[in-house]
Amino acid sequence: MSIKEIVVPDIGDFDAVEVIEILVAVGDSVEAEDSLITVESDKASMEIPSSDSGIIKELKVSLGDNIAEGTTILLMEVSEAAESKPQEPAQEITAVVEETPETKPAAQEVAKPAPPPPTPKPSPTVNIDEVTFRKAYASPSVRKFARELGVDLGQLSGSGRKNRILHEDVKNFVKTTLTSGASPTASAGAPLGIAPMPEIDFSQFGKIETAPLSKINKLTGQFLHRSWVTVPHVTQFDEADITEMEAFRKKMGKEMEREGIKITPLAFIIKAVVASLKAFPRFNSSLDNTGENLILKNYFNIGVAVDTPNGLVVPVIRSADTKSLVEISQEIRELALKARDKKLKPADMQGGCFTISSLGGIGGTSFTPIVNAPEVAILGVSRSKMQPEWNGSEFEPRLMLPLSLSYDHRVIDGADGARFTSHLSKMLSDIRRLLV
Ligand code: CAO
Repeated sequence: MSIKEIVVPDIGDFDAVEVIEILVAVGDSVEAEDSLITVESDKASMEIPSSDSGIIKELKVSLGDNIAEGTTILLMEVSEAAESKPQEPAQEITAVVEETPETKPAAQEVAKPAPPPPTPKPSPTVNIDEVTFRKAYASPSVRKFARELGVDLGQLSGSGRKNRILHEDVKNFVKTTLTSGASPTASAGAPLGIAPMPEIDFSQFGKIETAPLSKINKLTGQFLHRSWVTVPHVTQFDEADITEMEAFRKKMGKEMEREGIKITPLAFIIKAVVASLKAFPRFNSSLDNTGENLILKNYFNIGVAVDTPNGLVVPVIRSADTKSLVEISQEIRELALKARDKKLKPADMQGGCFTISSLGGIGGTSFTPIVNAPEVAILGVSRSKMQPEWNGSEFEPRLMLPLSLSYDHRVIDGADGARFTSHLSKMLSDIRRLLV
């Protein structure tokens, strides 16, 4: 037995790459060719395999270190027989060019060619979509691990840097699906036996252009898809009589114009939503990962969907229960401006309890918003319209605001959905109630 330094072998064109994952720990027994660490340049990520078999005695690199050929990765106790084994040649390093929002097509041209996708092992329980699996942002060992467990990586979102899928994500996914009693793919809303969309060359039918999706489009798409397939949605429609609210808003608007303040209907809606969340606390909750507990929140952070040229973002108005109509109006304006100037920070978009998507400034009569999971409900607001309402003896012109509340039916019953929108409608119809 002796201690051997395991170093980074020749890694081709990459002279300084960052350690983004450490796949082993002190005390682990590894075989030659087992992956030790994952490194990443701006063009590709790759796993560095062990040149020897033995027991890991000391790690010499940490996450975030920049390393190059010759850097010591770790110290290993190797047996005499193993010691005489020649160092593996560099070309045997697995190099994978990942398709991520950050990997530009040009980068793929200069990176080493990716090995052919691994042949799927037959599994009795799973149905892996090879196209999305191949596109998932994960290292080869995570891919191998996922295949062994029958997990379709295309259905996971990663917790690693740049949303990379880690071993832990695969483990958590399996743990969650096992405790919820479903098969890994079924609970994630995976293909469920549905045939993949065929690849069609549209140019055969006419002239086409290809426009790449923005980074925000791609990320939002992933989140929306996950919510759409994992959350059983129901949408409750309702309307609120906002005749008096609008009269008050317009009166206030005139008074505040001089100070450069504009109060929009959305600020009132946020206040009314907070009051309704207080009355129906289940709407201000999230299911925990086991699916067995509800986490009820005693804070009121309201997300507001903002339409930008680059796609949809959802900044959050924190502690909306403590803010005035003026403060909320100003904050919406500031956040919307920041969103459109791409200046929102991750913290501006975190911690939301409930989301409002207001299309009232644009038009439409109603729509079915997708719940911004792990939140359990979202309110869609459409354009208000003057319409005849029966007051018991005659029709009166009233300004009616259409509301579309989508909710997670695992957490909220239909009756509570209707109670929530009725309450919300009552608050908006008589805003004095917001003071109570
Ligand atoms: N009915 C009628 N008019 C409405 C209204 C409603 N429900 N809501 C707003 N308006 C009016 C406003 O009063 C304003 O009119 P004036 O200028 O005459 O006062 C005008 O419409 C424009 O309002 P706005 O959109 O600038 O302001 P807002 O506070 O209502 O909304 C924001 C702000 C950021 C939510 C909005 O600009 C936005 O981005 N909406 C799109 C959200 C979205 O894309 N959702 C889809 C998500 S699901 O894919």
